[in-house]
Amino acid sequence: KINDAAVVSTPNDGNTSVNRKHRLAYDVERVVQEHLTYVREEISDGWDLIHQEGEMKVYRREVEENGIVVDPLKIFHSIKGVTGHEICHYFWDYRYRMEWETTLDSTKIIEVLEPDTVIFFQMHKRVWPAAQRDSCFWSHIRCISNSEEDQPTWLVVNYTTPHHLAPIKSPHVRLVANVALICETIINEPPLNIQDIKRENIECKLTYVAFVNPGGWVPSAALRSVAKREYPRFLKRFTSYVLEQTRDKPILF
Ligand code: H13
Repeated sequence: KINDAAVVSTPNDGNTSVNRKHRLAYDVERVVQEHLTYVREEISDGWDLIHQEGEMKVYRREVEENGIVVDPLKIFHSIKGVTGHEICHYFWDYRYRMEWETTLDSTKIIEVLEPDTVIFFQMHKRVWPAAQRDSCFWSHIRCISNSEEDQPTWLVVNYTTPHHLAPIKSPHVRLVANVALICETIINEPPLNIQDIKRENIECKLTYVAFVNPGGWVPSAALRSVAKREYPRFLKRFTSYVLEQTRDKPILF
């Protein structure tokens, strides 16, 4: 039975109530709270700035596990003209994915756990200097209200999970990932009337964090150079896609 309501404790506020509606609800809650806890952490020793372009800053920490590169990656960016809700909406919703993703051969939803939590199976392009990778992960979108006055924080988390509809089949290798996109909306020079807010008044402060294990050995130098090239490329392309999609639409707060 997986339908019982329950309360779990989280290190964040000590008493978050989770209505346990599906089998991965605890997992989702734990990972979301972890990201919210660490998102405010300052960049410290060990993090290298590997790319900077306009407002975008890409940091990486070099880490290997059993000879496999698992470098954590963190990107900070600020985009004028869109809200955090808009950024997260276009990142989470599979309908737009193939329009901005350049590193995928395919994406497919294999289970809907809740309207805001789905399981994806994706086949990655062979940008890797090794066997082709696939991934199977739950993807969750959430809005968190901080206070009455502030705009809410929006986030999307993608987290690897096994699934009977996505067995690992050789020669493909499964990526193991824990990725989060966390967005805050800032309103600059807010007009007296909320209806008068224009796109030029809004700005989205974005943090993207990725812990990706390639799932098997890949030459370190090659993997690091692919990552250094592809992450900034992804974020540039994705954010310009959202700007283009939203330009003439009403603002989605
Ligand atoms: O986050 C990105 N895309 C998501 C939507 O397709 C899926 C992603 C994910 C990746 C892997 C497993 C599970 C989920 O969150 C954009 C990703 C851009 C990747 C650029 C390529 C980087 C290559 C470095 C590889 C390190 C192993």
